[in-house]
Amino acid sequence: MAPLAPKTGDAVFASVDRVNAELFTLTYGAMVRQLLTDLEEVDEVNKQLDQMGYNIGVRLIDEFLAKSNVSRCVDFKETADVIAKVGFKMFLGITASVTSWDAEGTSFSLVLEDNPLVDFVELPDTCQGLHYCNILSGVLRGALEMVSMKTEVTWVRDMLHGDDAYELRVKLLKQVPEEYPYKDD
Ligand code: MYR
Repeated sequence: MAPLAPKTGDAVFASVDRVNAELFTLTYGAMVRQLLTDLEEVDEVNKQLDQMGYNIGVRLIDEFLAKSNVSRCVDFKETADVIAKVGFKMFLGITASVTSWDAEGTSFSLVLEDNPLVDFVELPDTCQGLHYCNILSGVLRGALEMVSMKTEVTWVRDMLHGDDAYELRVKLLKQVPEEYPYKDD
């Protein structure tokens, strides 16, 4: 048997991170399960997860802006890259690919090959319409609204339903001009 050796600092942090990630994943799963029990209808669970995500997103944007030092994006394309490479990394530890822009440059897809929310998850047949990760679409919608972008965020592909990746479609509905906070005299 290998002798017990104390873990180095990096190894301790790596295992704490792994345990935190697993705890987060399992807690999210328990919450979805509870919503399914309480609300009974998958459509209602989808709505509830989206609303919870929205409420998180409107608060999380402050932390994102403070920690990331990202300045105002020049256009929606830059916003997409910031979400995919900085936002997802900061809050989920993954990055996403930005794909499938429409001709107007107002909608794009975020493709996730890895998704920490779904480790250990298998959906029963009764949950075919469930968007298990709907909290994420809500978070994005809420966060973007706080920086003046009204969006619609929907799931296009979902590996829990047999697709080959997770794909979120983000559509810019309206860019609300920000009001200048001071009156010119
Ligand atoms: C700006 O133009 O003001 C910058 C806008 C950047 C918005 C980025 C929003 C990031 C939200 C993170 C979502 C994480 C999902 C897990």
